[in-house]
Amino acid sequence: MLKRMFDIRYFEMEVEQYILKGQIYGTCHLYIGEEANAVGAMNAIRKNDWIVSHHRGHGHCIAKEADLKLMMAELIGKGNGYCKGKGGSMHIADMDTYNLGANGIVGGGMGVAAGAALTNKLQKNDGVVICFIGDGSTSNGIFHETINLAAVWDLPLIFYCENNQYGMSTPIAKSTRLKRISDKKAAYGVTGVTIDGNNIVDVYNTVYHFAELCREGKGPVLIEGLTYRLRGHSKHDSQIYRTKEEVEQWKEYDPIVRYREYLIESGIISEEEAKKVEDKAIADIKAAAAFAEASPYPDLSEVETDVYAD
Ligand SMILES: Cc1ncc(C[n+]2csc(CCOP(=O)(O)OP(=O)(O)O)c2C)c(N)n1
Repeated sequence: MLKRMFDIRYFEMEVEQYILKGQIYGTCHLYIGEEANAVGAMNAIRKNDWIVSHHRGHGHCIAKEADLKLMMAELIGKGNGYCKGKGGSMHIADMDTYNLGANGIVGGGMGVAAGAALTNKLQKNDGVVICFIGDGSTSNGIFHETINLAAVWDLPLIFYCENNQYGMSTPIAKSTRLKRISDKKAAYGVTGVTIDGNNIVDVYNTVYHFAELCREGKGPVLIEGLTYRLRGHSKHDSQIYRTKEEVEQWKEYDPIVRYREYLIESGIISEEEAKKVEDKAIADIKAAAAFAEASPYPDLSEVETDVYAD
């Protein structure tokens, strides 16, 4: 899990450089600071359990074991990227890793996730679906409609809300009176819980427990992971809505630093081993960037291919 967290962190630090160099077209939302949610959740489910991501989705993709080279190529618009360079940051899906994809429409993935969970139920398999959502999306209409229907149909669906405290520049307290997003469970008769989303062990244990309940037909579930995005909302954000002190405070809860310390203090790995894991992640991201840079841009003649389904 430590390696995957480093993969996400270094992938996005590389992406930040591409943003600064103007090589990322369109916008891009960084996940830095939220890594424990994706990695803990993905390790708690099975490889063939589906996930649905959202606009801040690089971490979900990487945690679900997407190919870093194809991801990097996609982000800088190269023809051998996941969407042949036409989708960019917010449209990577990867059926090989059971990832139904990211989505630029806030809350847009929820209906897709409910459909996948309904499929599992009708096929009578014991698969579970995790739908990652942001706190902002839980006030959208689609959230209420989907969680209600999922509850009525007992779907094996985990709504995992990454509460990073803001929806763009709006603090959570200005978008809901509730102290806990998980309290929305009461309106739909589902199970819900709030956890420390920056503590990967808590995330892993919680998702594992509720995934098993979903497999027994006791879903859906609403999990709220309290977390923080250490970067701005997207590519362009002057961040005047929050103080530097607040960001510094949250850095104290950096999920990677905490997990690294936990592993070393518990004697599970040594300092040297942790350093090796980090160095390998850096090397893997450098290789992904080199692959992406050496890749060709798509030919202009392909501009209209794969855009519409036949
Ligand atoms: C339906 C819809 N409304 C508004 C937007 C513009 N928008 C993009 S991201 C965002 C904030 C989403 O906040 P949250 O769900 O908390 O996720 P976070 O960005 O904090 O990870 C908004 C309003 C959009 N893309 N889609």
